[in-house]
Formats: sequence, structure tokens, C-alpha cells
Amino acid sequence: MTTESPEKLLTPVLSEFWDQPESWTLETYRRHHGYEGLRKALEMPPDDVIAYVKDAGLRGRGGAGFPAGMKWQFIPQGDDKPHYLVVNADESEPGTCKDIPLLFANPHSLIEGMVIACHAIRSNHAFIYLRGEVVPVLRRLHLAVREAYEAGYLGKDALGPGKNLELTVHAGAGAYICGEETALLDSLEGRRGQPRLRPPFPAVAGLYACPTVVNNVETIASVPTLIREGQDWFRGMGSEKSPGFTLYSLSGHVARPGQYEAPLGVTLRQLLDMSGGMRPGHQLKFWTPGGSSTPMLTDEHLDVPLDYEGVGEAGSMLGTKALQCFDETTCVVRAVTRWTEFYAHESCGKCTPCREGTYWLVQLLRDIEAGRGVPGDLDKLDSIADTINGKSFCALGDGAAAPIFSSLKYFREEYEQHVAPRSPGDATARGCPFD
Ligand code: L3W
Ligand code: SF4
Repeated sequence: MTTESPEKLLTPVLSEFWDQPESWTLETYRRHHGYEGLRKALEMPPDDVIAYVKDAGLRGRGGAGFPAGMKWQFIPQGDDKPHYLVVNADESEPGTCKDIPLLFANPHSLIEGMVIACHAIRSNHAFIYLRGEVVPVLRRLHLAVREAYEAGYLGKDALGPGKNLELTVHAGAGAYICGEETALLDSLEGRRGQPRLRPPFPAVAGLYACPTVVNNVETIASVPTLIREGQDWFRGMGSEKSPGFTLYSLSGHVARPGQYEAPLGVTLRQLLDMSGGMRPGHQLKFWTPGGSSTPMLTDEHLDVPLDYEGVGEAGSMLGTKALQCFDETTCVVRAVTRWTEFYAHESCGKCTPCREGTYWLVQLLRDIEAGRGVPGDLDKLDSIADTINGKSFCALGDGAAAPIFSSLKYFREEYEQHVAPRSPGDATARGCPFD
């Protein structure tokens, strides 16, 4: 666990100059060492770049924490198929708000990282799959891509003589499931976005059945500074297995919500110290480490190191580092109902456990919240979540089950209060004690 004072814990690397005028332009980016990492990377053979990123220990920032360099290494070499890089910018996990601000404030950090990654995996065509609703970000991204083409970072000979690089920006149509990497690829190919069976993983058969690296925005945007400043600098932050800096999105009942960039392994207590704490006069009741798909934790877990190992040991997942904080005025049943409605709405319908299970969870939760529940409903909730968890086709199902299990684990009593008669003489008076 990091023990430094709150101010010293901030490590603004990706967010270094987000507050400066015209932070998104090439000119501003170059004034802050922009494209210097690329120059260094292009002097290295592709395999050395992969080894460098792998040895630095950079892990995927999109939720699963998979080692980025290892993923790049899976791309077969010496084959005759095109290789693709696809950046997942379909940020939609409830509470997650870091890739979109990054793209809005500093799109060139992503573009530079993409050129480096394409050099490493020997790709001549890269794609950004952007969440379609964020039109101002789309415009800014197009502008930055145009600037990069004009400056020669993209296009003809971008990766060296005779080695061109094209970059295509694609706006999605607003489906959460298209953030799942294989559904994203289907959507990019022009089909309805639904997950594919893995294996084969995209690294072997991805876009147009060709070897494809799919990485999150923040992962790729972290590469230029890593290359420029070096492995030792990168490993100087975070822990042995989870090194480096990262963007945490802090939301909910906190005094100053927003993005906080700090090393992996800081604690929620430290992040709250940096952000003014919970809103005045209130205490933390429960929180999510990585969006609603990661099991909720409570005030007992304020000192859990926010890295993949620490949060895992606490029984949750670091996920997207979306720290949604709820205070004692929040009804946990209501919060879980809202999340579950989201999953039921976004379920793609491909597999039965998730399609049907999320529907039934919503019916039960709405009944419990509205005072129409009975004590047996709690076991039913648990049993339906169990039918979804680990038996669904993709991670959306597990994500839907996570808040059910964790809320029943920590707040069963609160569920029981919802289904117990509120006055001994009137068995019909049930429902939310927060109303
Ligand atoms: C080649 C192998 N590649 C694994 C690759 C795989 C993928 C990456 C991680 O879900 C989680 C999910 C959400 N050969 C490989 C291989 N790979 N084995 O490694 O794979 P995986 O399956 O562990 O995770 P995933 O399917 O990528 C991501 C959670 O993150 N999450 C995120 C939600 C939403 C967003 C967003 O809004 N931006 O990310 C939040 O918690 O629930 O559990 O690339 O191909 N042998
Ligand atoms: Fe679709 Fe849900 Fe099944 Fe994933 S788990 S394939 S989202 S129905």
C-alpha cells in the first residue's frame, strides 16, 4: 500500500495538461514531448518494442488487466494475413468515465500510442471504435487524426519507407455489448454486435478473420510515455504485478467527482482524501471498484490497494477503476435494481441465462423495491443470479450477477427489511425503508 500524502499521490501523466487551452491540438501535444516516444520506438525493431512493453508490465486498462505486451506477442509473425489494431473506445460501463475525457482532452496521446503499437505488431491499418453518442469527442478525434496525417505520423511511409499506416475512426450506435471485444469486431464488420465464441481469440482470428489486437484507449495512450521515459520510471509507480499510473473515475456522493490519475495500488481512502471526501455530513456505505459489473465493497474496504491483486483478494475486481461511491442515504435495493435494469436492457439476447435471467431479476427487484416482495424472493434472486453467473456466453452475464451476490452478502438485512411487514398489525405495509 502507498503511504504518501494525498497531494504527492497524484501522478498526472495522461492528464498532465488537460486543463490547458487547446490541449487537444497537435501543437500543444508537441510542446509536451508529443510524438517523442514514437521516434524512439521507430528506431527499435518491432519485436523489441513488444518485449519492452511486456517487461514494463503494462496491463490492459479496459477491465480485465491482461498484459498488453503479451497480447501483442500473440500476433503471429511471418504470416501473409494483414494484422489489425482496434482500439476499444466504446466506454459504457456504468460509472466509467476516463477514456472519453482522455480522448476529448488529448486525442494525440492515443494516436501516438496506436502508431507505436502498429509498428510493434506490424499492422498497416488501425481502427478506433468510439461510443457513438459522444459527438463532440468524435469531431475532436477526426480533427486530431487529420492533423496526424498532415504531419506524416499517419499515411504514406508513416512506419518507415514503404510502410504506410491508415487510421479509421468508427462511431458505434450506442450498445453496451459492443464494448465486448468480439461483439465490437462484429459491429465494425457491419453486422449486429454480438459476442463471438472464444477461442479463437482476436489475436488469432479477429477483424475480417485476421490477427487483431483489441486494446482499451487508456492502455494504448499509456504507451508513448512508457517508451519515452522508460521501464524503470514506469515500474517506479504501482506494485510489482500492477505497475504504473492509471486513471480512476470517482463518482457518486463525493465532494469532487472526476478523474484522478494516481499509481495503481492507491486506496479509496487516499483517493477520497484527494477529492474532498464524501459530501459533507455523510459517510460511505458501499462502492464499486470498477463499475457496476464488479462486486460492490463497503466502508470495511477503504484501505484495499486498488490494484488487480488487492481488489481480487477483497473479493471483487479492479475492472475499469470506476469508483462509484454511495452514502448512507442510498437504498441498496434501489441501486441494484437500476443497475439490473441496465443489464436487462443491454443484454444482447444471444444466450438464455442472461437474456431471461436479467429479465426475471428485474421483475423480482422491482417487486421488492415497491413493497410487493415476500421473504422467499431473496433466495430466488440468489438462485437466478447463480443461473446466470459463469453460465452465460460473455462477461455481461457475470457482470449482471455481481451486484446481486455482493449486495445480498453485505446488505441482506436491508433486503429483509424491504420484504418484512413494516407494522406488525399490517402485513401489506412493506417496501423501501428509505421512502
Ligand atoms: C489470446 C489467449 N488473447 C485472453 C485476451 C482477450 C482480451 C483480454 C482479456 O472482459 C472485463 C469483463 C468486464 N490468447 C487469451 C487472450 N486474451 N486470453 O485478453 O480477456 P478476458 O476474457 O479476461 O476479459 P474481457 O472479455 O476483455 C473485460 C470488465 O472487464 N469490465 C469492463 C467493462 C466495460 C468497459 C468499458 O466501458 N470500457 O471496459 C468491468 O469490470 O465485465 O470482466 O482481449 O482477447 N489465450
Ligand atoms: Fe448476450 Fe448476455 Fe449472453 Fe453476453 S451474456 S452473449 S450479452 S445474452
